[in-house]
Amino acid sequence: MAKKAKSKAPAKSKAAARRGGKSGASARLNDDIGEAKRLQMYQMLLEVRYLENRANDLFMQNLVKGTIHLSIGMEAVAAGCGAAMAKDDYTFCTYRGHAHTMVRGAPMTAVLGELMGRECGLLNGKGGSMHLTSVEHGAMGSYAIIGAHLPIAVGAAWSAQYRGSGQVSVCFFGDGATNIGAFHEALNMAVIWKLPVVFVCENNLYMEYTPIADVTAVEHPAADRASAYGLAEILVDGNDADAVYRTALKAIETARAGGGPSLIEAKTYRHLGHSRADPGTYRPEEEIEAWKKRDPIPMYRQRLLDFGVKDGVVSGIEEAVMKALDIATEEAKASPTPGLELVDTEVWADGGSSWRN
Ligand SMILES: Cc1ncc(C[n+]2csc(CCOP(=O)(O)OP(=O)(O)O)c2C)c(N)n1
Ligand SMILES: [Mg+2]
Repeated sequence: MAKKAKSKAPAKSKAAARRGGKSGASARLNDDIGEAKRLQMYQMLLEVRYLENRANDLFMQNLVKGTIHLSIGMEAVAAGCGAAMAKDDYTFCTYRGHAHTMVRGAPMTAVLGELMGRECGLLNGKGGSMHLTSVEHGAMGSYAIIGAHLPIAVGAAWSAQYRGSGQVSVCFFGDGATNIGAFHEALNMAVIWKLPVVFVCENNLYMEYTPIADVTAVEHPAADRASAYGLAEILVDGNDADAVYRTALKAIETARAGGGPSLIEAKTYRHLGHSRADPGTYRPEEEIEAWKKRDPIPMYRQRLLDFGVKDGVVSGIEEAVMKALDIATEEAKASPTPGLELVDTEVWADGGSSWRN
């Protein structure tokens, strides 16, 4: 019989106490994640939540044309991954990509401006909500065709591997993409070439108006299929920014060190409908309420307080983010719609084509 391990934690020695050794709540705050990273993630969570609420208001005022796909309730996936990425890593995401673009550092004025079709937007207002892109921040595009960007993320990873740049490609997609051929093709190729890519499936239980469980052979649409590609099954609580951060960091570090791809399934929930055209009435009220009780933002706020962060520090971040958002909103509103001279910018002609020769 195996010897029982001693489980009693050693008492902190007097010397350790004199050296200012941490204990209790502050020890947990300064664990492997640490206070600075946690405050950074809280700020990211708020930036995304506040901006998306503001985008919703602007949509209701008819200042955002078309529709928008909000990720309210799902922010911890983007924040946890964004906090784990290096500055020059690549992000690929879907039409529900405000969060993924923002956590890479795209400015709020440029994101709101893009949503409103203004010249100050990331793409001079010509792409809109579904196409947020900011190459200078490593945000390599938002793709509206389900699954289409997975092979592109693999291509970026291949390029990074070929150049020996050490960059990692992080690719976000919905549960719906797991039933698309490109998901399987991308995984297979990434594995055989051991590419530095991290696939992050945001399983929010629905693909548009259809429960993913109704149309999928397995319970966990991404994690249960990982073994088919020789990958580990990784299932994480997508409403817990710390859990996502730890999981993403491990996968990103593995990829950067030449250990090949990972597939993460983060379980989460969108509080609102698929798009602003969808009231989301096909979902049971109890389901929505249960997930709202696990809202990633109040949960994270409470964790910070439990870890001993002062209320003033937390509310200071909240006030600063709201102030920055108010300024960004006014700047974006004041920006003109793009002039005709911008029609042919951000297309191949002005991006240069020498790479093709
Ligand atoms: C190839 C393709 N088929 C169908 C659609 C229509 N469509 C738009 S969003 C969507 C649902 C996708 O669900 P999921 O991947 O779970 O992402 P979520 O919206 O939940 O973030 C579908 C089917 C599409 N955009 N592309
Ligand atoms: Mg979904």
